[in-house]
Amino acid sequence: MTTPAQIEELKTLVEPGKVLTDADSLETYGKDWTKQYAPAPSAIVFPKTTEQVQAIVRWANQHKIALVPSGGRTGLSAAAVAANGEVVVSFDYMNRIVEFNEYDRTVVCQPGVVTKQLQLFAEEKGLYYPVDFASSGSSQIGGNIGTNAGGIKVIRYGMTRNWVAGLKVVTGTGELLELNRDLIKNATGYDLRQLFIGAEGTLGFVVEATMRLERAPKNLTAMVLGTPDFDSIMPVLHAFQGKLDLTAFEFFSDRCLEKILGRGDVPAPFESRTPFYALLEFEALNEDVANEALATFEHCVEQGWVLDGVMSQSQQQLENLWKLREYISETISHWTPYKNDISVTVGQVPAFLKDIDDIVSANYPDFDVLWYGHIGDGNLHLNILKPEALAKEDFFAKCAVVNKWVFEIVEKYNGSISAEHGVGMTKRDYLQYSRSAAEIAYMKAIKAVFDPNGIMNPGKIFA
Ligand code: S2G
Ligand code: ZN
Repeated sequence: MTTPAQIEELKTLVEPGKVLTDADSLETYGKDWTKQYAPAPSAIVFPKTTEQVQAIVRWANQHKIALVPSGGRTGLSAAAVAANGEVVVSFDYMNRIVEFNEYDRTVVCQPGVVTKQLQLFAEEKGLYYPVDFASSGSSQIGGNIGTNAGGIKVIRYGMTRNWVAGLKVVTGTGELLELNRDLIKNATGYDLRQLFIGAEGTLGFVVEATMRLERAPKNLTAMVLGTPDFDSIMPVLHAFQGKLDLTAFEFFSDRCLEKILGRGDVPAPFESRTPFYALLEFEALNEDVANEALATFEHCVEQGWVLDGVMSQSQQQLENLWKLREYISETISHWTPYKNDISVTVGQVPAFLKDIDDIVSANYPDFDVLWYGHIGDGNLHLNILKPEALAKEDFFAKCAVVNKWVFEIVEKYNGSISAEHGVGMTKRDYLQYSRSAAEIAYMKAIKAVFDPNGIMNPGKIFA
């Protein structure tokens, strides 16, 4: 915890009114989208410049006070939760787009730039920022970099990591590092930029990021295909990937569709209902591509992999089809879901999902299990909904047992216990299912180099 004198000193490092200690602010800024940990920071500080961030880190080192970085607070692994009296460093006031480099097709952003803000800025320049996911309207670039955010376009464009041309970070000692200097080619030793991407603020805080942009896709077109079972989805992926350059390949179960249609604001994709649905997207650059998509659809129907389907004919219909997938997370949050965000190599997905589904449904037949995710890149979201009658604590305790079985299966398939949401605190105790003891030891050694006093988001990724 901090003392009143330390808080008074902290106030001198930033502009007036940029240190909050009232209960509402502590509650609001001390959490993210997870519900397992009660937020309990001692103060919230809002720097506006890199120099102020450096001064805050030096102050924290001097007093051995833990700092937790906070962006859009949309995280799903409690990486931005301050549950132990830490000082939260919010980047809400470092939210400017600093520069656009037309020839490099890069945008220099402060960490508090909202993902959607960058996407719209790119559109204004006739370009495209291709990392997208349900929370892009409130997540911030600094947090996206901290968790190496993925989302729905990874199959074509990769993760946030692929789009960072350069980073300015303040390390755990308050030192400012300029990493990679926005160069495309730079073979001068270790690429330290990559270390900070996905480090969840445990090595240092991003104070500026140069993000790369892509050419804008043309005439994006989506299809939603109803499949008779889960095993049919991968042959559908393989068939379409063989013919089209997909920009997305997602899936969701009929239980998910049930919840979405229950909202009353999203139309069903077609009349019939099927156990699973694939949502794929591609650029219909010309008539031939669209015809190729339809021919592939017919082939999948002949093979029995697809029972029904629809292809978007307008921007509105494209958006409506995407709502079926993008609204799932927000819609099911009402049922306090226990979330897993797991991944394996694409070829192992069918066997992997069958193993997990068998063990969960055998042991918890009364649990409402929802499957959805970015199956085109091997990332599945397993969400178990809390039964109304079951207390949250009892529910999470039961799910922790399931977690162990799920992660033993992840380990069996050499998968990841956290594909895109990060480790934070929710997955910290399961890290060994995906990382070896040697790797964890090296990660801790690297942490000690950049954050010798252990003040940068301590307790995240590892205890
Ligand atoms: C998704 C969003 C968070 C979640 O919808 O792809 O990454 O797991 C998720 O609900
Ligand atoms: Zn996801």
